[in-house]
Amino acid sequence: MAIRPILVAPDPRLKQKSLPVEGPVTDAHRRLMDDMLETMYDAPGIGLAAIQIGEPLRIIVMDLAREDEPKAPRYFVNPEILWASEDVVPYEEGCLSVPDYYDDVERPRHVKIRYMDYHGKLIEEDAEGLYAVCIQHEMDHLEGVLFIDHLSRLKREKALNKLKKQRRAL
Ligand code: K1U
Ligand code: ZN
Repeated sequence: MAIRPILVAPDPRLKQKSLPVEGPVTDAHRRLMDDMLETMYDAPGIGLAAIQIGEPLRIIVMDLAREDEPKAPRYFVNPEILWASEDVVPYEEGCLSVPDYYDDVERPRHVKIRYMDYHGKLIEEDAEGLYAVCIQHEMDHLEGVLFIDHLSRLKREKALNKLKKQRRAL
């Protein structure tokens, strides 16, 4: 397993659409998921899409366990949203690719999803609360969309300018 560098906006690779995993989930995909999970725990974060480490594949990892709870990694290969509720809720989101910036995004409160797990098993389940927020945030990454793309142009530019300033200071 390896900790890999996380791409930071405005890296153009974050804007690309990720490709589906074709065929079965292989050991190579599982190695990628292991690296993604280690990278996410190290950051630390609660989710990570493969493109955030430069791999344009439709793969996500997540762990929503609190610090005082045992680790509970989740793996999503080719996730799809089958249904989304009409009612939306705001949640203050962050992103490892937009460090040190947090803002409210409104998303459907409840989604029904389908995906393959670490072992390639097809799973359908309902997601609500932080699970719904996080899976929608991560699935946006697969389409090249960042949470700041849901904000006003003014707020998005504020976030990006802050990142440019941080990069110049390095
Ligand atoms: O970059 C990412 O996609 C990961 C992102 C996931 C996320 C957070 C909040 C709302 C929606 C999606 C993060 O993990 S940001 C860091 C974070 O939320 C966190 C870090 C340490 C402890 C608890 C939370
Ligand atoms: Zn993100």
